[in-house]
Amino acid sequence: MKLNEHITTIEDVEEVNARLHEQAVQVGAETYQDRVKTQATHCKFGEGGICCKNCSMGPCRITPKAPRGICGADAHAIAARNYARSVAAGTSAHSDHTRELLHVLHSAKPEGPYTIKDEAKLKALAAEWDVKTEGRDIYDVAHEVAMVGLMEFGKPEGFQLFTRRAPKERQETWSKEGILPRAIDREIATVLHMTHIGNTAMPEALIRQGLRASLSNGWGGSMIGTEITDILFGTPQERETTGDLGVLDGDRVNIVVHGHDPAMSEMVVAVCETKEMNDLAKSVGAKGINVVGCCCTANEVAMRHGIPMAGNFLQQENVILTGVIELMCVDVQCIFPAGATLAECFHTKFVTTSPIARIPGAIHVEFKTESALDQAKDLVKMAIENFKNRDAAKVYIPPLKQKAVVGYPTDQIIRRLDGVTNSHVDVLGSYRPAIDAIKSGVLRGAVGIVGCNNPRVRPEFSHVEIMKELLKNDILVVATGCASQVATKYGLMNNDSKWFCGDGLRRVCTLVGIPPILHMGACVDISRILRLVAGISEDWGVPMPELPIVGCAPEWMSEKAVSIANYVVSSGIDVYLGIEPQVTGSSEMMEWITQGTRKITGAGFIINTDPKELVQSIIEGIEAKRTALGI
Ligand code: SF4
Ligand code: MSK
Repeated sequence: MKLNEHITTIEDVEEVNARLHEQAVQVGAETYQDRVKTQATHCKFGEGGICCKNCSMGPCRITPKAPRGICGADAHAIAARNYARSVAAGTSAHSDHTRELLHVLHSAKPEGPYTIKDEAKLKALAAEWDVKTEGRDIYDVAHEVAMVGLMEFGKPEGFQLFTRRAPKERQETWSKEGILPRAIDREIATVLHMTHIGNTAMPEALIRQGLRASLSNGWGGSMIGTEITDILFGTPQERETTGDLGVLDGDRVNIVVHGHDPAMSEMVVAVCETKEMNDLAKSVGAKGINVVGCCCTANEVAMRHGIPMAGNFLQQENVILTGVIELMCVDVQCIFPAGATLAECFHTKFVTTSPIARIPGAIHVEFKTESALDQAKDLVKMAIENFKNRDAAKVYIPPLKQKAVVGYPTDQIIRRLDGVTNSHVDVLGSYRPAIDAIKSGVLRGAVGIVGCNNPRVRPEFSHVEIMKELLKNDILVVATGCASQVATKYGLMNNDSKWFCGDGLRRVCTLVGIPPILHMGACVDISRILRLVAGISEDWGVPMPELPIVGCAPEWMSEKAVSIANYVVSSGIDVYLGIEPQVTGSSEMMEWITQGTRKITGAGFIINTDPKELVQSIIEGIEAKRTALGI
């Protein structure tokens, strides 16, 4: 057996975290670890979802002695309303990100700064959306496609166009159950209206609208976002990169792009790669520029350019604590406001670029599509000029770094499978090799591991335990968001990591030439996983709820994750959660999210905060589906 001897362990990571925390103490800064302690006793009403402040007669909190709020809403109504609002917030975050990208597409022109990078994908989408392409300038086509996409947010009638991409069985289920999503903004507004005082108090109605709103994200906002990002910046391809704090470079100007919206980071990366800027960096005594990513922006730039991934969600403060960051440039979502204050303890310039994410203490440079390239140049120059201010006494770059192979959108996975074993298949673009491997039992099934990390549990431990156990049991893993960066940090996402696998999975990875954990992108790219599972379902002729394929979010934390979990369940895929949703104060809601949704969509949540037990239940769930299929 060949296994990298220097593979990172959770103990290595925790040692580095402790060392960086000492650094924080020395410079008089606080980090999330300190704030976790001051927030140690979580509010039980908030935890259970049974505090309501939807009107100014309240807030009302439910206790055994006070089982109803002033209006008469009980624990079930309150928990259901809070939960539905989380789905709406998550749906709006992903979808509004997409809306911005559609505006960028609408402004795209041949002379830039934003151009069309994947013309074939644009033409395919145009055909799908009935936009004429023949004899037309590609930019005219792009602008019309952008308008069709924007209409998906507010069209007065009809349903989300991309729901037609789902297998017929799903479309019929959604239609029959009344959860086929209409315009994205409509579904979000309906949740807010339903949860206003004096409206819905029935958990079932709120669960159903939550599912519907989430579908307008998964098969709407997020899926459109992925398509438009590929069209504008190129469909990702398999490429090598590295990850963890060791990707920072003491000799170069370090720039971090952090957040989610690639419109900003793509410009910064492009500028950092120019000779002009690297020469400028050399003129101030640096050896060049080192641009790295954090959170989902890291995923976006890694899979399109091979840019190293410095860290995931809980590592964003650590990145600054290394003392070598000249500039951290953020856009939207998952950005700690604490970053701006922390940066003040170092020479780091902390720059916000979106009016959606303003942070006190940050330098604000509002990105505009027409001037994005010039603004990116100004930011990179700001970083270079700041190099001289680095304080050597505050520098500590941890020696942790792993290599990764990233960039497996659905298209790439098909290409890989076709290239190896599809000579007997007449049509290109089949999942049959993967299906055959699952049917024969060489692969037992597949799991999409997604989501954030969360200090409510031992950070990253659950991810690593679950991933390793699945690989050992011949279960293929696909990952997005911060989960994929965890896989990278612990050396699980490269071609050597097949040595963690059982015999069957190792054979498949060797034959196809892929790592056992496939990197499918940012959290918005979970739509790629939906298409992958839908494709397998159609090729196999097995409905999505019956496939031995499930989702898992071991350490989720955001409202986006609540929306995602709902659209995955709506798609008929069970979701295994390592963190409890905030509805535990309502027995009815706990029943709805774990069992009730099964009657509507054929899937539900399985919740267990113990990672060892959670992974065993995943394996049992997959085996039970295999048995039901007779394989
Ligand atoms: Fe209280 Fe009802 Fe107002 Fe909520 S809506 S704060 S439960 S009175
Ligand atoms: S960044 S939503 S912490 S995956 Fe997409 Fe990571 Fe979760 Fe944010």
